[in-house]
Amino acid sequence: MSQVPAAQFSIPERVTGFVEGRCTGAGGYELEVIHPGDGRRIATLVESSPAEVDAAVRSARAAFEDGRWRRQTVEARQAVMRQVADLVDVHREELAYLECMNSGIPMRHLQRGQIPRTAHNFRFFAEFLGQHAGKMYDQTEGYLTLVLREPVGVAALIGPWNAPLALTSMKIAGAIAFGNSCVCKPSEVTPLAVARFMELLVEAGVPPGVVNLVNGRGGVTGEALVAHPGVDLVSFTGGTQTARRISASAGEGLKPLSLELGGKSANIIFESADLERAIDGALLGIFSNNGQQCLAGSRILVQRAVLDRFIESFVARTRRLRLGDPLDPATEIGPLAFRAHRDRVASYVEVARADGAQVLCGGQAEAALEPGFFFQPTAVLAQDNRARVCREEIFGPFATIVPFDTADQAFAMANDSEFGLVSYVWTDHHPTLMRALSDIRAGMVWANTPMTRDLRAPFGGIKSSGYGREGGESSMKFYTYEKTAMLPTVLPAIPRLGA
Ligand code: TXE
Repeated sequence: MSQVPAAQFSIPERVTGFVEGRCTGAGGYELEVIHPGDGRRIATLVESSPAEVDAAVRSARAAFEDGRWRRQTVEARQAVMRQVADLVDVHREELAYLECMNSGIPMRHLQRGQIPRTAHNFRFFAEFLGQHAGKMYDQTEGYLTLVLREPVGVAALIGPWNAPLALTSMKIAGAIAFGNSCVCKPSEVTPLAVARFMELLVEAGVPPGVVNLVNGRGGVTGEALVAHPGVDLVSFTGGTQTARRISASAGEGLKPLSLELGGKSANIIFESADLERAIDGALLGIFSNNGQQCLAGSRILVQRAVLDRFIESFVARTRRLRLGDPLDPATEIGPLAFRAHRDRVASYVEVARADGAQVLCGGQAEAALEPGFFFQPTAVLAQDNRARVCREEIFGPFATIVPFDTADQAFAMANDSEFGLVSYVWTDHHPTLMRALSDIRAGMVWANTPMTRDLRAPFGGIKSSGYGREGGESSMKFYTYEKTAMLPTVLPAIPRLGA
């Protein structure tokens, strides 16, 4: 194992909410913040009570109503958002450290992916803000009809634990770019980096009250936030069961909702593919971010003619993955985010066997790295798509391989899922590729490439993967409402009632 740098950054002893530009209450229900690499408590999270949630929403509401942010010029807001991105760059090592210590995501992944993405989220929306246009109709004689975009108000932004800062910052940037205020609720498992980010927002010039933070359990703090009458819209990334509860509560208040949920995405490898590239892509697709990603290619469908070659190489490479301390720059797979989640992932090995699947490698918690929450990178070969490991999101370093014979079978299997978030297809046969684009039912198709995001384009799923989209114009549509204004070009004659 290569040298792990000593801790260079301090972790706050207590993490609280952040309202009106300041850390909040010292007292309340307490949760342990754990380093998943060794199970050690590294901080204490002080839960935001419903009263504190109320204070956070009121603060966001006041900021929205008095216009301290939304009435600033576009240029002024753009400058602040660029400054946020610059500060993320300046503090990138600290943010990566906090995220790594709290989530177990390997440092290499944070430094190359999630932390630069956080800065990019803000730069992207700063640019977008300067480019998008309203609409104007001039077909009605004597009138110009303008369609303007207005911020909706106060957004509740609920984030998950698998990419805390990258995903929550995308929501914050999208919400405030168009003039909204917001209250964020990160996962109670991973509050550290998002809490530090709050300070950077204020330092960059986002007025206090525009972005507030509450922390705590979903059933307490999260529920109070979604149900709060001062919240106008809700953006959620997380699990499907939680989404059902949030939908019910948001529905009660008729609040627009965007849901980015899990997946069981098909990664289809045809015999016409460049197999080496497909294997590289399949490994990245399931094992990056410790396998804890909504867009994981967790169902690897392989055409039977290349199945043996695929398995031989995929399994050999999986066995060589470097599992270890997430702070170590050489580590490829870190611990899973929390113990109960690791145990849940591990439980799928028996589930797989019970359905007749063959465990090809891995399949156990990594005893040598206890008490960390490690799980050996695992691959299983399922008999067919009916196996539970083909149907349920496992959300860990657990690949399910399933053979197919024809393209018809492959596309039918890809679509035979409760989920529909993303998909991957590997083939050098152009007609097959074009069929994949049209036949696969998912929010995204990646062709001959591993996952990459273009923030201009919509991202989101169908079916149990949620609804609503994030990305340039999609975010604008969610975080604004259209207001139509009709202006006469010549003063119209007005029929005079009662004259
Ligand atoms: O996350 P939850 P869970 C999938 C993945 C995972 C499963 C369960 O398969 O194994 O979901 O994850 C907040 N009102 N994904 O249950 O609960 C919670 O505090 C308001 C996919 O651990 O969905 C946290 O901030 N908020 C996924 C956030 O919801 C509530 C990412 C997400 O946690 C709440 C994570 C409530 N009633 C899990 N209950 C993805 N799309 O990438 C919980 N929360």
